[in-house]
Amino acid sequence: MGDMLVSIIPDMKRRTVDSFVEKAKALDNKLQEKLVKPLSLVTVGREDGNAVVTSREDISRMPLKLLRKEDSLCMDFGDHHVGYVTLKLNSAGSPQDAPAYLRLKFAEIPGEILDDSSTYHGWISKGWIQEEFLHIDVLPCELKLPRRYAFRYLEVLAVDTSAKFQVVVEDASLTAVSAVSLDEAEPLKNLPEDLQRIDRASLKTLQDCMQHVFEDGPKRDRRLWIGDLRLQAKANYATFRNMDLVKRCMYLFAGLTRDDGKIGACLFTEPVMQVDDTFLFDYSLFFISILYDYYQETKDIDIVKELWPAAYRQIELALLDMEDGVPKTENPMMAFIDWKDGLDRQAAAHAVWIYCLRQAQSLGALAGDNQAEDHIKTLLSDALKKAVDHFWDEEQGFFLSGESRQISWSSQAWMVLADVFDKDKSRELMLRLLAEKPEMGVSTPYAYHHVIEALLHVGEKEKALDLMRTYWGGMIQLGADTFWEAFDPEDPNASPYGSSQVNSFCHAWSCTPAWLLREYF
Ligand code: RAM
Repeated sequence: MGDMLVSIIPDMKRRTVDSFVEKAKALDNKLQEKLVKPLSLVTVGREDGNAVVTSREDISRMPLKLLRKEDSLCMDFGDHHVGYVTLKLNSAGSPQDAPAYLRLKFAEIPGEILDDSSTYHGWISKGWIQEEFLHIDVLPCELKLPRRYAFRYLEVLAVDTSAKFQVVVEDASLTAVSAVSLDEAEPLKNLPEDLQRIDRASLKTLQDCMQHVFEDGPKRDRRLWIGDLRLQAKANYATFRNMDLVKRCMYLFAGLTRDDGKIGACLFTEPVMQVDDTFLFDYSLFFISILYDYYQETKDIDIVKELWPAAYRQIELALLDMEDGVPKTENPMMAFIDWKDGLDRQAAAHAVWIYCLRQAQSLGALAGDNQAEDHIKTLLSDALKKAVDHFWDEEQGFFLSGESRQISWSSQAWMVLADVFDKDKSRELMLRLLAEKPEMGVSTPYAYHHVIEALLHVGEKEKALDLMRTYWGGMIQLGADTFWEAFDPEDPNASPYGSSQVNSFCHAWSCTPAWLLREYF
């Protein structure tokens, strides 16, 4: 089993700042709804080991399909959507003399139709698999499913009927929901076809994750994670520009904290609003970054002044997780950075510290907090010195992390983004990274994003684009409509959770090409 996020403070005390929570509630706008019908009936099979649609029939020209015991049909709704499903079901044949026993499978990608949930033994809940077993006592009926699903394909299997009657799926429809509509973002037209496809899937990913909060993934975990929020907000500025949603999420994080003011890695809005009991060094610090980016976009000085104390508190609290000026190492998951198994996170966490200190320094000045600004200045110069003295190895030409002195892609990318060296030296480092390809790579689009952003940061546009084309383009080649939580081109079944059945295939942190393509190309 790989690295896991587990709560270590079950009795944690929480603090609520009512005024912030009230402001967040006032910013909870109504979602946009769109009625979507299935376009075709498909069959899914395997070609060269990959799950793909192997045949397709236009649904409008189909005679109604009768489902006997063990028969199934699979509807394709034409694109990835998030929403609520209604099925109109009927019976045919003799009177219905037994319950219709059905299994419904909702799939973001074709592979989920072929998955067998009875084989799931991962370390997070099986409840995330979008599958329902239902008994329908009386047909005909209109079945309104209470859950919200994220999917493109819906399979209906008659687990059992009886020898005397069959089930008929007469109609299916979906009310798709999102805070934004795709028409609100201008697609990129002056780019090669493959990049336009990457852009389109990025926009769709972001749209489907924009609900009452910026969710990490509408299939799983369906909640607000701050590391995802940081990237979503940046992509949103370049595309949909829904400022209210970002503002709402910032108020939620600032308003729902641990009792000492520590901002959580994620929070829940139902059944009550509360911060989760998972805390991550990098994720708490990213509150600073999100506020900084929001100010760059809006020049809203009032919110900077209002939320600055919450942001500064993250610096004070981060110091408790540091020893001799560098992040402590006893908990290997103290910072997130990436899901990559075996990754030593210390160097990258230190770089995130520097990255956020720089932004905090600007925010402190804007908020007129000179004392904090001075404190941050001192911390920053110490941190920069430590980055070189403690982590840099001149001989090998890489930053080394932890007691094992590990060379990873994430450590280098984050140290570059933190501007520990000047542009030229950082550029050499990134080129060395690409040439030497250290074994400790990355396993999520989240970490891949930071490698690409680091390349763009040092002016290596073509190299960044090459990586975007192979990585995000790799998902497109496998049929992605939206981008995935985890993707390893060498291993299509890779998962941080012990099984790809619970992976999310529309995951917020992978939407960043929409931002990078607009900002740099
Ligand atoms: C996963 C979620 C989320 C991420 C955290 C660290 O559970 O997918 O996106 O931010 O991990």
